[in-house]
Amino acid sequence: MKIERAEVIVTSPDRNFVTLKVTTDDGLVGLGDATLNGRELAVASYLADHVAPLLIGRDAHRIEDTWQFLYRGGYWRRGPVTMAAISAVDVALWDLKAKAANLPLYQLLGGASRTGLLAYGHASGRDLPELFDSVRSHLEQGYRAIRIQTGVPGLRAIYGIASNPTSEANKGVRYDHEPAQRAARPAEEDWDSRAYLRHVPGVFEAVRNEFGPELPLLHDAHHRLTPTQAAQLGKALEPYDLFWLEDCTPAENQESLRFVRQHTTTPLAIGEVLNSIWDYQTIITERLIDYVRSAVTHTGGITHLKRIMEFAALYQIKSGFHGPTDVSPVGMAAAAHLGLAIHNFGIQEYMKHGARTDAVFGQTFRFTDGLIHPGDEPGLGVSLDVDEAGRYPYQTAYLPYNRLADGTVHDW
Ligand code: KDG
Ligand code: MG
Repeated sequence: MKIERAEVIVTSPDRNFVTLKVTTDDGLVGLGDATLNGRELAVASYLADHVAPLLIGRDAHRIEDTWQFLYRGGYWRRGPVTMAAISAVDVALWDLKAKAANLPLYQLLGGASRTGLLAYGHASGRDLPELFDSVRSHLEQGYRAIRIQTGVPGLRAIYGIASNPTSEANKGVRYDHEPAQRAARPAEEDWDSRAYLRHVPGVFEAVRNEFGPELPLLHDAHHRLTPTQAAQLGKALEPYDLFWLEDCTPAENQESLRFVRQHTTTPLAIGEVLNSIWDYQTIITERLIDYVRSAVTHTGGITHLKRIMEFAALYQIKSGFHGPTDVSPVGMAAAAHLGLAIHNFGIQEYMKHGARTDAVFGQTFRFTDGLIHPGDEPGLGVSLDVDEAGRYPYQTAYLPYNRLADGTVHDW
């Protein structure tokens, strides 16, 4: 099974996506997702200019060897651009191997460890009535676990809240589904950690009073807090029994999680900006987290994320793979196959893509009664309509960024 073609397809149906399409000499097609929000063209160039030419003529079955060749052989290691590019190749090769075996991919990863994957959706609101409506709507859609993000009095626009983005092109778009905005420059948002810390515990109290004790609730602090503030928040949220508190402090400062851990038993999730097993070394071996938040798309593919999860399993750490709209249907399918197979699956983030995206990417992926299943077609179960993709050329889009009241740039 020799690789004959490797093409990079950039398309922007509802948002930008970067897809690698690998075709073999026996006519099989494998797909990989390489979408890196706000930096899509950097990965597209890395793949098209430096990786795709090296794939031609290689044996598509040699997944581990290709991974090591691209990682060790490239000399410049790790980092989101490199690891997203390696991921796209790795997932495309797994897709091909499973198609050649005529099996859904999860069968090659050890077979199903469960019947479906518990998924969580994003509820948000500028105030409690809006937030409660959003929670109700998610429950009606079947979600059995829900992330709660709330507006903070005095702050105009903040992460994760449905609002009208500042750019004209995106007016009226629900922001909880898509933080990136199509515009020449990133939108500017506000931040004030003390106002946030005063407000959030009361919101969780209200949500528990309204929806009861059973519903798993999650929350994303999105890298904003110092370790001291993160510890205060974790402690203040303990009475509301969170499933997890995510990115309570920036992930680079891993040692600081020791301090957070000493002060709170609220479960912690981290990793959407980490991209290698070495990034996880301290936080896994010291058990400073409960959930691995990496996406297959940004972490060197199925080969590498499976390795991270096997390492995490030694410490009773589970998966909580990143699944925002910037992970394409190809990346979501890869996460679903991996999550179905591994023993230490925890939960999967899932936000639905738009209708234009679903027309570009055909999918066997199902979301039924709050559970995800990747389907039973050979491979990933995703097809790419290249003509449909061609109707939506790349559009410049960025994630927003934050400033404090005095104008200082803060973590977004
Ligand atoms: O591209 C970055 C977004 O996907 C990220 O900000 C969303 O934090 C996020 C989440 O938990 O989905
Ligand atoms: Mg997050």
